[in-house]
Order: sequence, then structure tokens, then C-alpha cells
Amino acid sequence: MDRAKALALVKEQLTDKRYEHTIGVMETAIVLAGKFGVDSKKAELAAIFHDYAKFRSKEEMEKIIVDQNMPKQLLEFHSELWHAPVGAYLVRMEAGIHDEDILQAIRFHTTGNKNMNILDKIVFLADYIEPGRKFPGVEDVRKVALENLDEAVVMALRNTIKFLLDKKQPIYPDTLETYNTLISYQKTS
Ligand code: DGI
Ligand code: FE
Ligand code: FE
Repeated sequence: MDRAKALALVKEQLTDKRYEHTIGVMETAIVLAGKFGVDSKKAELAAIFHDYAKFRSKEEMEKIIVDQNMPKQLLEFHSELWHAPVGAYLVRMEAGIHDEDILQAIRFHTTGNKNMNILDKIVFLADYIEPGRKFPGVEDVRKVALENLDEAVVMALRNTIKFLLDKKQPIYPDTLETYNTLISYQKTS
């Protein structure tokens, strides 16, 4: 699918603000893909579609999680997490994207996953560091992302985990597992 078609499909799903975020994620993901030798077309499409399900109702997302046998545990955590796996499903069903690499990057973009590959890390980080993001610490992650993907993912996860702790929110196991996996990998490498 070409970029114009993909952007037209997501534009219908998103607010103007979220669409601008999506453009930032797309541009950032393409830069990172070039830097780390990943298929830039896959990075582009995964980034364009990563928040496709962001504005679906909780009821629709819950039904998809149950009907499609996604981890039931998701339902015990904040509904903010649901748009990632539900998005992967809807992008296949509604946009006709069947590339498993693209769908997995969408699925893992919010929590990460201990088995995430380079494309997954690129989309996860592009979502975190795109130019529209302003939160504390993002500038440090922007710099490190161009040098070391794993270290940058660890920094982003550490910030997110701290943010959730401060808000007295639970932390989804995949988020912690990803953090633990990448930080121990760094120690031994
Ligand atoms: O969809 P975006 O806003 O672009 O970004 P995202 O998909 O990374 O979602 C970020 C939100 O998800 C943010 O409000 C924090 C929340 N989040 C991320 N990981 C976890 C989490 N919330 C909980 N409860 N647990 C997590 O592990
Ligand atoms: Fe998201
Ligand atoms: Fe996003």
C-alpha cells in the first residue's frame, strides 16, 4: 500500500491532533529504519497505522479482545493498552494489511514485548520520541535512539514505569518483562 492511501485510511480514524502525531511517528520511524537497516516501507506503514484503533469504543475493543482470543489479562489493565493489539487486528481486517511484521509492530507499540525485533523497537521509540512529544526526559531518549535502540527502549520504559508508579497505576507484565529483558541484555553485551 502506498503512503497516500495509508494516510487517507488513518485520517478517517483519528482526530487532527492524533493524525499530526502519526505523521511525526512516520517520519521518525523512517529515519530510524534507515539508520538501523530495517525495511523503511514496513516502518512507514507500521508507524502510519500504529494508533489506528485509538478512538474505538471500549465496548468494541473489549469484544475484539474476547472474540479473537487475545490475552484476557488485558481487560484487567487500563483500556489505554487495548488499542495496540486491537489495532493490529483491525488494520488487517479493515485496511487489508497482512504483513505480520507490520502487524506485530502495531501490536507491541504500547507495552513492548520481551521478544520485540528491530522494527518493533523502531515503532515503539518513534511513538515515544516523535517531534510532537514534549514530556520530561524525551530529549535524552531522542539522542540515544540514534545510537543504541535497546538502551533507548529501556530509557523510554523506565520513564513510563516511573510515570505509572507516580500515578499509582498498575504496570502491565509485558512492560516489565521488556524492561528486564533489555536491561539484562545490555549488562551482558
Ligand atoms: O497511543 P499513544 O498515546 O501515542 O502512546 P502509547 O500507545 O504508548 O500509549 C501510552 C499510554 O499507555 C500512556 O498513557 C501510558 C499507558 N501505558 C503504557 N504502558 C502501560 C500503560 N498503562 C498501564 N496501565 N500499564 C502499562 O504497562
Ligand atoms: Fe498508541
Ligand atoms: Fe502513538
